[in-house]
Amino acid sequence: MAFEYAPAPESRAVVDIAPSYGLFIDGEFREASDGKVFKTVSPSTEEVLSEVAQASAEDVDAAVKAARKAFEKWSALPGSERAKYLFRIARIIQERSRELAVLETLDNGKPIKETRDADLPLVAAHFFYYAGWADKLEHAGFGPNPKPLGVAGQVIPWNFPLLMLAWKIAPALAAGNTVVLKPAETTPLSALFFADICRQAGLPKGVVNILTGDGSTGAALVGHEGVDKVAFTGSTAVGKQIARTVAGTDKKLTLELGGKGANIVFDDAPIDQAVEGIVGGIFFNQGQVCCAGSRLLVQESIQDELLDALKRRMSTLRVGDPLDKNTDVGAINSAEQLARITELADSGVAEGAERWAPACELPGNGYWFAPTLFTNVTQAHRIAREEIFGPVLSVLSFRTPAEAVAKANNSQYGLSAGIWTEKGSRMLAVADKLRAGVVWANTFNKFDPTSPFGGYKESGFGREGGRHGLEAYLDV
Ligand code: TXE
Repeated sequence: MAFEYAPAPESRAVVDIAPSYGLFIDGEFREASDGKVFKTVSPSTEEVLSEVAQASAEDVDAAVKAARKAFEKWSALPGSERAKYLFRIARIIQERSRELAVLETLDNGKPIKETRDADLPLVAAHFFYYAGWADKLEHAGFGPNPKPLGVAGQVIPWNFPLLMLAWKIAPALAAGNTVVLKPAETTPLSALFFADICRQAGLPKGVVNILTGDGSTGAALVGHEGVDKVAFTGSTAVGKQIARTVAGTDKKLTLELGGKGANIVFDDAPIDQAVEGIVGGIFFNQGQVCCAGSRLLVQESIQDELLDALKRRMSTLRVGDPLDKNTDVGAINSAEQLARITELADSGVAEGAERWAPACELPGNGYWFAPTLFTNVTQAHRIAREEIFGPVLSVLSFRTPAEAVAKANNSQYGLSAGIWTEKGSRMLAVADKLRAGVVWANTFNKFDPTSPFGGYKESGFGREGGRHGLEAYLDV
């Protein structure tokens, strides 16, 4: 699928960030009921970008009630009418994509190259894709009369703020649900700009509500009795907590949690292509990707050759100002995330693995971590088992395909994997044995709104994207 590319953003001047933002409830921006606010900073400079409202339990209640009221009319609209709103939203996102790309880069720290060429085109593509489903639900193979679930309470993380919003909101609205969404506390701005886009598109009041706030707002939302469906993307620990809250209620639940993806390179793989895939797999978005290829499994006979090529390529990565179009690796999203990455990388050294990073000068302000490679890693090391969620690659080796499969599957997670080989039969045989929701073949981190995405084991359950993503918002 070809995505329309946004024009190159010139500078942060294309986005106008207000000094403060309220909550978006029932089509209006308003202050938190108790007046509480928090600051959002740019992780690449530590500059305060804006002050946003911290939603209270009372605000959650007001938003859920607004969504409930809006549900009656929204769900009764013909699908073709809902489609018009979604198409309109998709087009406005395209029109405003320069502004949104710069905003996302400022609030998240990721390179503009990525927000411009990956995040924003995919955000628009998801709204276009699900707009196309809105009037075809009865032909989707779900049975004669699929019905929306009601009010969806959605909690999203900070690594792809606007894209995670699109994954959650587009299918929910297409299926006739209304939404209360809580963005992550370190990246609230793009969701608030999206609220403005909903107004611009003339979306009826209450169909989309945006509540900024921390985990306490998220907990109040998923626990609210007026919510019919909970969708969460975030840490496995919080996912389990949410599963406990939802257990014993009649709420539907989908969870998209962590990962420890294996990128498996066989001795017949095209080395240069594999190196590009490995680099993209772990350094895209500073490795803060649930499906990152954070474990490199390389066949022993090509290990030295591959690692030499990988180190050469890593030495060319440009780390720095995420607004610079030539930057490959931007800032880590928060001081907390940087501390987590640092602690895990230090554990690698303490447990006996060998650490390597190219020489690079990191900016003085902001949160930075150099692209890092660990060799001499064993499966018992924490860096081989735990999700680091940073630009840190752990290298393990294998001799036979069976050993590669066993090592890849030796994880509490099961979200993603990559296989590099010229042999089609081996590709299919290995892919079939991997316990991972997505397996990429001679590529990595490829996304498309038509493809379902989700995990096995502690990576969660349910699928987002494609026809399966709609099913999660329908009673069938
Ligand atoms: O996640 P949290 P954090 C992993 C990654 C990362 C770690 C911690 O390994 O290092 O999690 O990140 C909201 N009820 N992933 O602390 O806390 C919170 O406000 C309801 C992988 O940022 O799970 C935010 O909106 N909601 C992941 C969202 O949950 C709660 C992406 C995610 O925050 C809540 C992010 C509660 N009790 C982190 N507590 C992925 N799968 O891509 C917090 N939240």
